Amino acid sequence: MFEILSEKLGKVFRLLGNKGKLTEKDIDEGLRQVRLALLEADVNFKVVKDFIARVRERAIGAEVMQSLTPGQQVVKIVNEELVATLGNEPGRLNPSGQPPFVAMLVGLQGSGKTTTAAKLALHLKHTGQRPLLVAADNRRPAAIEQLVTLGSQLDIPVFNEGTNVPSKDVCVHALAKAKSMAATWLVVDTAGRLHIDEEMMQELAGVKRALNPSEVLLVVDAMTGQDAVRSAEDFHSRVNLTGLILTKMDGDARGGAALSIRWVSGVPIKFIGIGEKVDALEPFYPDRLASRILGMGDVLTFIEKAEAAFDKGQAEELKKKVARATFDLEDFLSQLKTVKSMGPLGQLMEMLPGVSKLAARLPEGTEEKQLKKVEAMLLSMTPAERHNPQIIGGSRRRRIARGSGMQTHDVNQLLSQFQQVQKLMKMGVKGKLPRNLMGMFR
Ligand SMILES: Nc1nc2c(ncn2[C@@H]2O[C@H](COP(=O)(O)OP(=O)(O)OP(=O)(O)O)[C@@H](O)[C@H]2O)c(=O)[nH]1
Ligand SMILES: [Mg+2]
Repeated sequence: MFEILSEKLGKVFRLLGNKGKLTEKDIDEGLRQVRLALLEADVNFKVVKDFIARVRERAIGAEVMQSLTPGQQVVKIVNEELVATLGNEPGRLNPSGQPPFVAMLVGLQGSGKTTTAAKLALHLKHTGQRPLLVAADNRRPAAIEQLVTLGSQLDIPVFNEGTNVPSKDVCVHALAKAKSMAATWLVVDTAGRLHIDEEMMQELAGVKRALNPSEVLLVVDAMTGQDAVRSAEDFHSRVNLTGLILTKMDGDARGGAALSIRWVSGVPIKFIGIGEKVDALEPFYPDRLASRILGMGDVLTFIEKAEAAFDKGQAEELKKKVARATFDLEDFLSQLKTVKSMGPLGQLMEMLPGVSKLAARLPEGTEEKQLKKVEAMLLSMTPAERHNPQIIGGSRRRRIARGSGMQTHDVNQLLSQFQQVQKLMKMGVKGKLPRNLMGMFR
């Protein structure tokens, strides 16, 4: 969804990054291009204006940190302000009162309410909750049928009373049922309309009064651009939303809605739908989306955290290498050593450029054990081989395997994985990374 925006911003940042010193004029020119890129991505113009003003104020006034070039300092500010625009806090459900808690899904026709209700129920189930789905969109038999089918696929109970009982009453009965079966969450699917109208709002208000929900979540189709943003404002003014779920984030819309909706409506984004399948729902992480848009994985976080552990020159050098896709096995080895010297793997691993990508491609198994094997193989290589893995032919592979107590196919696997990683880095540099691969860069 954000490929084009990402590519354009990448260009601006590369230009800024190449300058040793930035003048006010350089920053203004860079920001002019950021502004254009955002507008072309269909971001709401007020959001853009405010965003640029915030970045400019900080960029012009910013003290240039010694460890970073001024260009990167600007990228860091852009990143932070982007996160602020997206809402800072990661999305989660907030239960209130006593269980069963209620999440009520509202939205325009076709926005993805029914699918999302099922996805959300599955998400709750996976986090140890006992959800009950409620078919409160009960005018059309097909709507009930859709939810019942999804529920049986997921082995999650669905409460429905056919088409004759008013939806408000269905909800009251569902609440009683949930209590009797000790369900912890009610996920309520409501009817959609093509346009927001009085009748629809009355009905939703009635259901809301009956249920006293912890969450009133607006399901919005991210493909509908600024219309989605307007509908969020309208719904919020009428039924007081607690959160947003953006669906169809896997589509090829320009992304403007996703970037504007939080700022314009003031309602936090809690989840994003990223596909038609029932497990294609993710909690929303503003920082992850921001760094994905800026096309730099977690490099920014890496700079901050690693500065404490690495000497600054080294961190800077590695970052450049990832950016230029010249990160080699020698770099990988030195990363592994640093990781080991820093204690438990976990989070830090994820953030080291290069390592996270390779780790994601390593076969299943305990990471620590796997890393030891990888390290042994890397240590059996000569520095020249690590710098230039292409030169490692058959006999060298056998030697490396012997030297590390591994099999030749282990060495083959490591090398082919690294090759793929390099390919990914190159694609990442050109901003051409297919969306489903982006996860590796988080
Ligand atoms: N690609 C993609 N498709 C989605 C996503 N969420 C929902 N859809 C599709 O969007 C279409 C509409 O989804 P529904 O869940 O029926 O929408 P709804 O809001 O319940 O529709 P009405 O009940 O008619 O108002 C279906 O074809 C879904 O598969 C998503 O995150 N990605
Ligand atoms: Mg529906």
